Amino acid sequence: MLIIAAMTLLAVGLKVTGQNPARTTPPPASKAGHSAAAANSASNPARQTAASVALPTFEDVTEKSGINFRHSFGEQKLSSIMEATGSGCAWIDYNNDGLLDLYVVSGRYVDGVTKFSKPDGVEATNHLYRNNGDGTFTDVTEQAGVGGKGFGMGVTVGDYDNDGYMDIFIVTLGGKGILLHARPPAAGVRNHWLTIKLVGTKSNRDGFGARLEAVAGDLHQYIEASAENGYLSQGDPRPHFGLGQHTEVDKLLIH
Ligand SMILES: [Ca+2]
Ligand SMILES: [Ca+2]
Repeated sequence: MLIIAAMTLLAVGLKVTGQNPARTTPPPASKAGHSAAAANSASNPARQTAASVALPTFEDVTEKSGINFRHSFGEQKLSSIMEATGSGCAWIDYNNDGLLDLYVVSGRYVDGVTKFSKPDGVEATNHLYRNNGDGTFTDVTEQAGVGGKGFGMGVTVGDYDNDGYMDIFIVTLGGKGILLHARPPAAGVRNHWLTIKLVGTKSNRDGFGARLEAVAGDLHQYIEASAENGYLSQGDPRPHFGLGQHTEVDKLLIH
């Protein structure tokens, strides 16, 4: 079910804390948390913060999460700046279940692109990882048919045909651009979605920077309005929420 909501954005740029580009990030810190931080910073900002506020640590969960992507530029050594710049990636809720999935683009050997090296023998391909919602991902590249061809560079996502499912466009080095149209599942077994067109009243006509918060049943999602995608790419400026089997949102806030 397609729901397009045209909204007038009256307060673009209002300060909001706790926003995170990954839509499944937990909501902003509690008021109690903010109060404690404010009290610390009022007396001695730097020293108090370091002494009394717990800091996060990082763990490499790449393998545990199921993401096994290896980028290749196709040759045994770098011979041009184009190869050295790497390739794009994009977060895309390709199945509209409210969980952001990951699409990453790889280079590969393309005869004639460079002339000082040899193929590295790696069968590189682009990859699509479906978010399982429990911190792990499943490689659905083959099933979805998005392995791609050519030396991938920039990638961007957007619903160019307004069928509610996000499509993918890849720019390649030395080749043509590739448009991957998402074919929605059959009616009755597909998920629902909400696409929003923001309209600023004075400047910033697309409402870039606005923070949107949507709640639909057990799905609680955040999006910062932006058309930015991977490497040198710009996509659909309209915020898009996958709603799973929910046919409407319970709450939508635009900050
Ligand atoms: Ca998803
Ligand atoms: Ca589409």
